[in-house]
Amino acid sequence: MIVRSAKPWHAKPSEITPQALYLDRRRFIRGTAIGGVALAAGLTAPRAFGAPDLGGAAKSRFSTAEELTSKKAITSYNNFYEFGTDKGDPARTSVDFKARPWTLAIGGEVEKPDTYDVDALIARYPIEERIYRLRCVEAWSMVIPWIGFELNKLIAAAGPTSRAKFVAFETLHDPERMPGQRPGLGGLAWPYREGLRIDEAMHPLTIMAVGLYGAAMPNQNGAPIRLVVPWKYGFKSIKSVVKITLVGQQPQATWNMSQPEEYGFYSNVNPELDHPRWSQKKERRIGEFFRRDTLKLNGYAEEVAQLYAGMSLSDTF
Ligand SMILES: Nc1nc2c(c(=O)[nH]1)N[C@H]1C(S)=C(S)[C@@H](COP(=O)(O)O)O[C@H]1N2
Ligand SMILES: [Mo]
Repeated sequence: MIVRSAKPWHAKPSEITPQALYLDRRRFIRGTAIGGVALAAGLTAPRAFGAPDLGGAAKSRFSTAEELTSKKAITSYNNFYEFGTDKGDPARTSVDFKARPWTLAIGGEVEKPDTYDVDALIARYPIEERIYRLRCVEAWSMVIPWIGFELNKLIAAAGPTSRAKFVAFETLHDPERMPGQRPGLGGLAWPYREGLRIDEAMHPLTIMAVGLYGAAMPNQNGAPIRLVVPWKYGFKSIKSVVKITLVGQQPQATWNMSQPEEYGFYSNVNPELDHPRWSQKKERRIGEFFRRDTLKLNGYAEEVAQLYAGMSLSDTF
């Protein structure tokens, strides 16, 4: 089921040999449908059809005061394999993706399963700006001004049963609209899946983001709605979510299934625990020249360390 011969970037020390990787990616992309789509689509600004105005989002005490990464970098250097495996692919190949109308279903171990229109959710819950650090497992990072609401609001409204111990998330699976999902490309098992323990999902830092830089979510960043869990490696923050399921057992997660020895279910940012093929002690903040130290739990230890009290490092890998 898992195609290991394809070239997921996480399977290589991508930020360590950027030039070699770039050449390798080009070779890979040239032979694929994505290459053609990318060429045909050209470089057009992202659009969000019918998206609500998010300009007035409230500020949050959870925001960092660190310098923001530029909108250009945030929207042109992406991991979103559904739109291609090169960092520049998602911005190009998602140009014509229509993220509205969009529904998000919540079900499983809940009293009130429901399916919501994304804009009804935006109207219902308090929308805040959350300026968070994002630390990719590939050892680069950004500071992103997300707009969103706390996931706990949505889960509470659904009424979890006592059997709900974990929360499973799924991205849209639609190869017609997401060219990277076409057979033979990307090498991942679609749809992209992720999961959290229920207390992690209920934590106020965990948000469903519906925009960034004061506007609706650009397609390449996971339009129209994506998870953001700032103390975990970026791959946990699943994009373009269509389904949330409360479950009793630890759910499947895409990178964990693909390479379990490299990507744990928890994947909390941890400078003390190296990836099998590279160090996690430092990171390259996009836009900066010198590498900086990676912080324990990505700098959110004060807020979330108690979630892991009594668990060892290897427990939360
Ligand atoms: N569905 C889906 N979600 C995804 C990914 C993906 O390939 N598909 N990539 C992940 C990775 S590895 C990272 S680092 C972040 C990047 O988010 P950004 O492009 O908005 O910075 O999205 C995560 N969510
Ligand atoms: Mo990532």
